[in-house]
Amino acid sequence: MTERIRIIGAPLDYGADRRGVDMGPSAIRYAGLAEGLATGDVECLDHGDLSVPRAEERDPDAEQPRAGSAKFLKEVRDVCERLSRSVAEACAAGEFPLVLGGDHSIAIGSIQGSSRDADVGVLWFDAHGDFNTPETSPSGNVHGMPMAAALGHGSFVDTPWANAPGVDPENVALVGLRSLDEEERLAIRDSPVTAYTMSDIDERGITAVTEDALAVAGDDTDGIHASLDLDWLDPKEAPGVGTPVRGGVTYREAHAALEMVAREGSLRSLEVVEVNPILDTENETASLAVELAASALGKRIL
Ligand code: HAR
Ligand code: MN
Ligand code: MN
Ligand code: MN
Repeated sequence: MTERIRIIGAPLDYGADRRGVDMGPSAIRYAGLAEGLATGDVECLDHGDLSVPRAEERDPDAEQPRAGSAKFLKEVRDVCERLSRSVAEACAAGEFPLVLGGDHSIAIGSIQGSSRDADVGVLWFDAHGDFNTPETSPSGNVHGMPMAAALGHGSFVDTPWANAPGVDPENVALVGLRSLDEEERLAIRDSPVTAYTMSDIDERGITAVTEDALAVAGDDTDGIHASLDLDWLDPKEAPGVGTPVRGGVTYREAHAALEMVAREGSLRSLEVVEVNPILDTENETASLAVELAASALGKRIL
């Protein structure tokens, strides 16, 4: 059966400090997304980009972002609400949503949309935990908070637009962590989510860790949402990201993990985020995003 993939661009940069990540969806398309995904039985339906107001056209009298809270939460909310709708609509139509970021705050919308009518597990491939709340965040940047927002932590308990009741924290696996803020670290330890650090990958290997993470996300769920932050990879492989952290997974490890996700067979939605073309070298991080999405969607060499 032909798989229909709905591509949804979310060129949001309000969740991060570094401008440029709003050009991610263009760079990923330019790197050959449609051709990269095209196999015999895949059809791409490109729904274009969600509209995001430019920072320069904001009302100068609008409330100024404050650190120590959540900066530009209104803008993030506006985009995430529309993204959630589009993702839910795709799932209902039997299409596979592939969301192109944008900074990682868009995960709030993708996760909610994917889990609107289903119990969904989450695979979070990232150097960071993204488990801060407005109360614990040292930066106020919402891209450091989406996982906590989806689970309704801290003051996100009062933001139904951000919560994903269809996601049980028992079915959340964070993979590849190597940069956590102190309070964020404690929040992850206190939560029923399962976290695999780079040390776990060093000790056990990427395939054993991915197998465990898939079991966590797939345990009694209707499907899995995978969120791929390109800073999961080592900055030598993926230089075009706003918050690089050295010591990440290699090119081969990343492919191996995503090929396992494809083979397991319950992936229902995917997002690739944090590609920043301004910081990239000849669009190689965007190309990597294309390749890894293709692996996650079942592209085989033979
Ligand atoms: N933990 C830091 C913060 O909350 C940095 C967050 C990072 N950036 C991301 N997320 N790319 O994965 O501000
Ligand atoms: Mn359509
Ligand atoms: Mn992230
Ligand atoms: Mn990250």
